[in-house]
Amino acid sequence: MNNQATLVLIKPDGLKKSLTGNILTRLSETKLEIVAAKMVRVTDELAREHYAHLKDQPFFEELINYIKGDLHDRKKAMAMVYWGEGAIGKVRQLAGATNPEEADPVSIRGAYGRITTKGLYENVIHCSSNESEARREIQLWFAPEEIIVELYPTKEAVEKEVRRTVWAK
Ligand code: IDP
Ligand code: MG
Repeated sequence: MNNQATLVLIKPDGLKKSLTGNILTRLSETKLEIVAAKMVRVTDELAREHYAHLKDQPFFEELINYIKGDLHDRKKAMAMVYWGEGAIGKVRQLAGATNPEEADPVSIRGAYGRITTKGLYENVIHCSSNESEARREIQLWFAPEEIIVELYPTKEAVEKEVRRTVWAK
């Protein structure tokens, strides 16, 4: 058994187009387990770190605006970790090719993606493409306690004077 974890993001266009339920239904065909899920306000820092490998691409700044939600006036993305046998390949297969015009029309990106007039691929979801990328991305988007299985080694850390917002009551 080669259990893998993969990061899945429903990007702001997917949320704006009300595709969340549809995408989750498609992904459930894989029989993989969701082991973490949350809505995220994507900061500039998180966006740039997530797409650091593309920083020299001409579409980089537009891509940062896209993942932050600036193109869809809703500043959020849904982040999940899917886990199970061959998770990375199974999710990539259902997602389809990066370019929505080239993606299989029955894939998620083929069915719902588009290319903007500025040439950016708005392709509805993100999914990790290999195990090292998955590990880097999952550790970027999630803290260990947000994931219900132990995916990677952890260590105890004592944090002094961490300022957090807590419930007033
Ligand atoms: P992936 O999302 O299929 O793994 P990456 O190469 O990691 O593809 O690119 C990240 C994102 O950047 C893509 O999902 C897409 O939104 C955008 N992108 C990638 N390549 C291009 C391109 O050539 N033109 C426009 N947008 C692109
Ligand atoms: Mg990628």
